[in-house]
Formats: sequence, C-alpha cells, structure tokens
Amino acid sequence: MTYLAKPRLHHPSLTKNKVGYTRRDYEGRVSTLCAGCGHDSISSAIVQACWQLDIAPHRVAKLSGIGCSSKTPDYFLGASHGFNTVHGRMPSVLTGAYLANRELLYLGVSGDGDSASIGLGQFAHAMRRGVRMVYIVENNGVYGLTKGQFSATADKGSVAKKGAVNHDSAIDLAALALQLGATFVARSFSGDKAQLVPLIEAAIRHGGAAFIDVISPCVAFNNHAGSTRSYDHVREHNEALNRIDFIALAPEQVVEHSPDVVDVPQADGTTLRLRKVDAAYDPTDRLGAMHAMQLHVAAGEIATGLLYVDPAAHDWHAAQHTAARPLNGLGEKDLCPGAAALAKINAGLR
Ligand SMILES: Cc1ncc(C[n+]2csc(CCOP(=O)(O)OP(=O)(O)O)c2C)c(N)n1
Ligand code: SF4
Ligand SMILES: [Mg+2]
Repeated sequence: MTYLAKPRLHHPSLTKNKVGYTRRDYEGRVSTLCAGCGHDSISSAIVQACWQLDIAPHRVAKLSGIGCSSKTPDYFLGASHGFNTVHGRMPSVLTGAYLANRELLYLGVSGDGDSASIGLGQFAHAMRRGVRMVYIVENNGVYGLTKGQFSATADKGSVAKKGAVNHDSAIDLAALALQLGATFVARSFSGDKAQLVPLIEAAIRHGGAAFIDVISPCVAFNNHAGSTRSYDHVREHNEALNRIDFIALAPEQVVEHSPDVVDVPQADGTTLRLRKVDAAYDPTDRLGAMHAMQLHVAAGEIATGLLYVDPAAHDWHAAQHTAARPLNGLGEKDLCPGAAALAKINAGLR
C-alpha cells in the first residue's frame, strides 16, 4: 500500500494573502483520482479562488455527495469544515447547515450522477429556494466511480467507451437551474482555469444560489471519439459568451467603459465586470439566456461563461426572516423565552 502524504512544511518565502495564508494552506490531501481527471483541475481552481479572495479556510464548509467528484473535497481546503453526505443528498444537508449558521461560506460539490439522477429533487429545491451556496457540478457525463455508465447529463447520441449509444435525452442542469430561479448560473470547462477561477470567485461573492456546471472529462471512461464530454470535443465546441475581467470591491473602482463591457452590481456592494465575447448576449436577461442556451445546444455547441446573474440575489434567510445569529450562539434565554412570550405567540394565532 502506498501512503500518500504532503509535506507539512513549506518554504517561508511563499506569498501570503491578506489573512496570512499561503496557497498551500488551502490545499487538501493528495488526490487519489486518475491522473488527468478533470475533477483535479476543479479542486485546484477552488484553492486558487479561495486563496485569492482572502477567505480564511475555517470560514468554509464544503459538502458533497457520493462519486469521484464528491471525493474531491478531501483534496482541497484541508483546514475547512467538511461533510461527505450520502448519494444525492448534499443539498439538504447543506441547507440544514446553512439555516443553522449563515456565517460560513457553503461550497457544495457534486457530480452529474449525484445531482441529475438520484439527487435531482434535492438540486431543484436548493435552486428554487435560493440557498446561499456555491453549487459546483463536476460534469463528465458518466458515473465515473461505478465504472462509466451514462449519466442523465450524457447527450443523446453520445457513444460509450465500449460502443453503446445513449438514446435518452440529456438533462441540462444549467438550463434547469435557470428555470428553477437560481440567481447565478454559469458553465465552464475544467481545462480552462482562466475562465473557471473568476467564475468561482464571482459565485462566492454572489448573495444567493450560485450554480456552476463544470464540464470535467473522465479520462478513464469518457474521453474517447464519439463522447461529447472528452477533452477534444469540449475544446472544439466550447463557445465562451463572456469573460469575467474582475470583481471590484466598490462601484467607484469601475471606471473604464466600453460597449463590450457589462458591470453588474452585486448584493454585497461589489461590482462584477464582464467582458462580452458574444456582443448580443445579456447575462442579466433570464429568458434571453434560456433561449440562447437552447440555440447553442441545437448547434451542438457548449455555451460557457456567466450565463445568468441577477444583481438582486435572493437569499433564503431573508425570505424566512430567520435570526441572524448562528444557532450555536443562542443561549437558553433566547431558545426558551418563557411562558409569557409563549402566551403572546399563542394569542397572535387565535
Ligand atoms: C444510494 C446509492 N445508490 C447508488 C450508489 C452507487 N454510486 C456511487 S457513485 C455513483 C454515481 C457517481 O456519478 P457522479 O455523481 O457523476 O460522479 P463521478 O464519479 O462521475 O464524478 C453511484 C450510482 C451509491 N453509492 N448510493
Ligand atoms: S474514474 Fe473518471 S471521474 Fe473517476 S477519477 Fe478516474 S477519470 Fe476521474
Ligand atoms: Mg459523473
């Protein structure tokens, strides 16, 4: 048996971010995934985004389901809170944690099998409720962990490694997230870190349910000719709609203006600057985004970038008028306010 461990010591001259951590402090254990698996590139993009945004690792909670993709939280943010739930149940466990403590950053990591098959109902309700989270699906079109069966996101007509053809229609999770009311919907490719890292950063800053569908090739079972999730196919058919240039901390920092630039104010006071690749695409128009995505699917293209963002993000806590203080910070007096308070509540219900 090989024991995989990373050295704990690192060079003292490594650059530290504003909260005093080096990039290595955001790493996890050595990955046990296949060499070349797209999922490892996504882990690396998450590390990069959290380090660049100066997020203290102990302020992050990472949750996942079951699958190679759901194993990845072990390979990043080793000093964060983590919960590897059961297959397809990440969203409900995350929702509970978020309701108990909204002060953490919630990262939900899932697979296409985990979210589009057994967990489809869970995915749908997290999106429609606006649970504030970054929901990343590492989408390879197969059940990698159980040796390469087609998943529900596999394209109709796509060919499996041993030649079987997929006859079922594909579920497009990004299109579904849009229809369900998610306030941030993006798609990217694990092989395009320059696009993916800023998208993850923007999702972290977003004030509601942020969904990113990341096409992430499975080199063991779905990287051959005839697959629409192979590295070659995605590189050839990737149509980037826009690029996130930067996220400004204050609106006044955004100065330069040009017709191919869209500035989207965010709920937390920051401004997201998008550089358009497709001049006609408006990422703040939900209906337009739904239509454009269908056109790309019909043309056999994979539309990537920030597909939709609602500047007025909807957060479930705001809708539920819940207490701002985390439940673990409430004392006996808060939880048991006494008979008089109970009588008042009861009277109000009569
Ligand atoms: C309740 C339950 N049903 C089925 C399984 C078997 N199983 C494990 S992982 C998996 C699919 C994983 O696919 P995906 O989410 O796409 O992750 P990937 O491995 O492709 O990253 C299945 C069906 C399980 N672990 N639990
Ligand atoms: S089986 Fe596929 S998804 Fe799983 S680690 Fe290997 S390449 Fe990645
Ligand atoms: Mg998969």
